[in-house]
Amino acid sequence: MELVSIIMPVFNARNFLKESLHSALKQTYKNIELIIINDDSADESLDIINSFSKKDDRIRCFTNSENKGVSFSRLAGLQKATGSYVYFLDSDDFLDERAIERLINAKGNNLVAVGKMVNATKFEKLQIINDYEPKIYKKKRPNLFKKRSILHALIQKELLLSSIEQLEVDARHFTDLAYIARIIEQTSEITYVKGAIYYKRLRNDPLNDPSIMQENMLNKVQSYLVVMSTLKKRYRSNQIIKKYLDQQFLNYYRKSIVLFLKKNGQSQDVFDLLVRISRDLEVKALKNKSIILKREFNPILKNNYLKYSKVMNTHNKLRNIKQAFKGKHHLYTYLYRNVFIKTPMNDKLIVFESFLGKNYSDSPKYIYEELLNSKAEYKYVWIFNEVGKKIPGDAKQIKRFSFKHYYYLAKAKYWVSNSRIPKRFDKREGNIYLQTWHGTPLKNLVFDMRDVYSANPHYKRDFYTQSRRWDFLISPNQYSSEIFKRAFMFDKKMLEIGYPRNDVLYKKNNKDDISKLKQSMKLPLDKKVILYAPTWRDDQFYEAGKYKFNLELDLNKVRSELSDEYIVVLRMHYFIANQLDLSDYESFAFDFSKYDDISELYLVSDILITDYSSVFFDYANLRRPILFFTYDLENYRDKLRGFYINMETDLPGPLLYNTDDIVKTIHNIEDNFKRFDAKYNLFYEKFCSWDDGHAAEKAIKEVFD
Ligand code: C2G
Repeated sequence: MELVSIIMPVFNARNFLKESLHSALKQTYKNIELIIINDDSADESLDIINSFSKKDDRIRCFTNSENKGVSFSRLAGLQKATGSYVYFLDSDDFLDERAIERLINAKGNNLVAVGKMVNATKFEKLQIINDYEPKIYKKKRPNLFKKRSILHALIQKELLLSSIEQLEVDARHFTDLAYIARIIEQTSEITYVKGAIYYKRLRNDPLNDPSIMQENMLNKVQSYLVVMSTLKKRYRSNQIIKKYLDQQFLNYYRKSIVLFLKKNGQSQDVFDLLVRISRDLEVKALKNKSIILKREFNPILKNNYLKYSKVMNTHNKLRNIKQAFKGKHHLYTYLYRNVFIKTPMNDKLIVFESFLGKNYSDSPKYIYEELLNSKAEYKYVWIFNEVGKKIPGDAKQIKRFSFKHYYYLAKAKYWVSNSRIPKRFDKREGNIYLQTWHGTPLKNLVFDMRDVYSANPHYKRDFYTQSRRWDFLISPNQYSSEIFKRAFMFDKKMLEIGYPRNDVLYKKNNKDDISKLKQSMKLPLDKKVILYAPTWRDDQFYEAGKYKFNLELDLNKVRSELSDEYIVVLRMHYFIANQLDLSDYESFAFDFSKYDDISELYLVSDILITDYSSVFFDYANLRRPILFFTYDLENYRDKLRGFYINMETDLPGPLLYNTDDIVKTIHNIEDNFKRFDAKYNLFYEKFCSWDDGHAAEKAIKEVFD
């Protein structure tokens, strides 16, 4: 049995490392050593590695005295490896447990065997492929490296080690290309086994925790160009490698460099490198390429920078127009950016949105109504998924993502929203954006989130871009101010005024208003109301953005024990896509998931049951009993999110784990509520003391002239 050295460079990888190490050590092929090069990590990576090496003596760990980068570390690992074959694994990725076995079995006498690389994100089920029939690639072997990576390949060590040159030692990025070129040079055939899977994790925090490929784009482009020009010189006479390099270069140019230049403007430095590499570009390489690419390479080949800049300007305009014809939203975005925001801004126009257009609610609603009350002279637009809502005043209702949505957002001086406005809506000069946000944070937010899996690999980057547009952010309490500053990286004006959405909890907390509300909701007046308002769970979904909720509350039990005195109002989070079927519980349980405003549900209820939702921070303003139905506390806290407060000690009500305990607690609600008196006071002081019924007025004073 041949010894395989798995080589893993590690740099600040605490979020992913355990999974990577497990996947290497759990390989069905046992004759491995795991060479770890700790690249001077500053986080707990080394502790994690040590805890694994205590249990498995196949691990050998070396530490760089300073941070040297992945290329250096891979090379260091290669030099320490004692196996005859090597396999590189990055510390944020992981392997199918049969990956190495399948490669070893399939390789025969070949020096290299390649598996498949698959992206791993939260919403994609891990693809498991059981195809282990080897295929032999001869002339077409460069096709196995289309992704420009050696990560999914089992490679004979000597092949890589025999002729290391300065480039492989010095370059920080893209050394994969050097190794790939060597592999193509030194082999005449390569084995491919589809079922030997390497799972590549798509990372989502390019700001605080960039993967190598997310680091500064200018450095990247420059280092790409340096590696490429060295390799082209090195393999000048090898046609098959030259062709591979040319294709890679043209792809990289098309996909990355053009975009980079479009965003950052032309750069003479980049141009000079393009000229250098293109000097010996085969004419054939451009043959089947688009006319646009040919026209851009013409001045590059002639070393004419002025001409190149001109061509690029025209092409960028054409690219924008071409993009506009890809579909309705592309066209609207084009108009938004190139036409609408260039017309005069309307200083008297305010656009409101709440929960991504789902309803008329939350702080935007109460700010709007306060503006109406104060008879301010503004024109108002509300964005809804479904228009035709009964709302006060004469606001225009506009369907989200319709032509008019683009138009009004472009024209309005003011935006008021409680969540993110999509990235495509650039902020125009003079625009003022009031972000109200939608809850005191309990679960870790954005830059405080350790990403286990990424919902969207661009999540944090997008959040950053979008939140740079916020001019004002409303904070409900001191605790939130501190978290928002850090977790949103927010550094503009924090409005420390309490939540406008909670004003109503002070203004309408009286018998008359409550019974009017109950009547309008068609709820019985002779029963007390239990409101159950849980949050959503990151790991229960149908697809991105569509979450499912399993009702763990046993409604039969609640009904048989409590229906003399109570009814139940169920309120699912706005991400939940499945409908509750309450047909068996008529006149006892009511589904208010689609009801616009949860603040009104708070007012009509006597007891709140929730879990890890921010609803309890608001509800506490009413000083009514709160029960926490936390049947999955450990999973939620430890695996999914992590909390800012200690649920076991800091809450103003009991943690309950099953329906029996909920029923018991409610039977004796007064005593059980009293037990939490002291905690409730502390909680109220910390989270609710800024709320006084006047937050909307304060927001208006600060933001609108
Ligand atoms: N909400 C609701 N019904 C529910 C749960 C929540 O109407 N069953 C509303 C409440 O206004 C709540 C807000 O949505 O305050 C946010 O809901 P959370 O459950 O706290 O979850 P999330 O949307 O992930 O936001 O800083 C707050 C966090 O970002 C949480």
